[in-house]
Amino acid sequence: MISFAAAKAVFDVPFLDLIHRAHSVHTAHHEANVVQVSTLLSIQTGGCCEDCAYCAQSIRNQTKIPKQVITDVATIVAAAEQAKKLGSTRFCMGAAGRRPDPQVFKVACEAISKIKNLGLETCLTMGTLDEEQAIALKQCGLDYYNHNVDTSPEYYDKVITTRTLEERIRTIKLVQKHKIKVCTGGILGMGETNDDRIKMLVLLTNLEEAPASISINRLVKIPGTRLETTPEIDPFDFVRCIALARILMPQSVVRISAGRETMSDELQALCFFAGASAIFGGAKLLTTPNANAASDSQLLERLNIRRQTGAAIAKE
Ligand code: SAM
Ligand code: DTB
Ligand code: SF4
Repeated sequence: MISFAAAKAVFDVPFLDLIHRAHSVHTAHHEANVVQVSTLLSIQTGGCCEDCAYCAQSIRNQTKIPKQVITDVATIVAAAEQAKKLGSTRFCMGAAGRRPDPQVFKVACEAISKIKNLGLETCLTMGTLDEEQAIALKQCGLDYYNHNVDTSPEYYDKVITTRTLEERIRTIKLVQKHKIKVCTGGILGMGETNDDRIKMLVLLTNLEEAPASISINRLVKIPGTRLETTPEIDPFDFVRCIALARILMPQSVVRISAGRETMSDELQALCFFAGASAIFGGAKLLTTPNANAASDSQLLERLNIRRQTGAAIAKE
């Protein structure tokens, strides 16, 4: 268990000392200069009744994203094949909604076994799960379930009021109980303070089992959402959070998820130094454009970072 005070003491050291420490932790536990790339596909988009203030897919925001579902498994598998060709080792499917729609869930299960046969890892995010669903996902071979806590317990109800943080933690624990790896994290830049950011990372660190994968999103300010005009997070604070995640959860993979499209190469390089070692590739996230593939390739080449070819294995 780590206390907020202890985590804050780590966070508050001079910036260069913090990232130096994080980099040492990173290279002690992970292969240096390697980045794992995943591709996302939204298999159910829009029409969500929840009120997440950041989300394009909530009907409570003025975003007017048309409701769309992919029911054809072959279409999903073709997207996964394409992702593999472009250098991804994991394919992630996302669905709008508080909990899985039974039909979409069935399609996802079928797709998971087929995508695994391509030699790709699989990841799914569809909201709150019950035990039966967790068992079904394990049976079809799902590698990762993504379910974010989004922010600190204190800031949570400024962003979401229709489902609780406790509900999310229950799903995370259920997924871990059924031996599916958890990918979890949150969004930085929603108007929360550094203390909130530290509290979110403390919450993740103090889970009974450390999450295999930490997803750090920088808010994508989507026109029509309630967070559209939120002031930008200080880029150095963003890096500080990556560094703290790396130090607190040495074995976990830390992904810079949403928000890279508007990050400079230099900021991303600092994130990699501070312990981030995974990104999303591909043209699109769920509803928004991802960082440009050509500039990603150029960035990795300029930094002499190579794409990981197999599953990530942390050093003991
Ligand atoms: N509907 C499911 C749920 O809410 O659990 C799964 C999909 S949901 C879009 C997955 C996560 O994406 C959210 O929990 C949030 O952390 C992240 N996300 C959504 N919109 C975002 C945005 N505009 N900027 C950054 N991250 C975002
Ligand atoms: C996560 O933490 N980030 C991804 C994934 N999990 C599903 C989603 C990012 C969504 C960004 C906004 C959009 O494209 O709508
Ligand atoms: Fe719905 Fe998930 Fe978006 Fe929240 S984050 S509005 S639950 S799709």
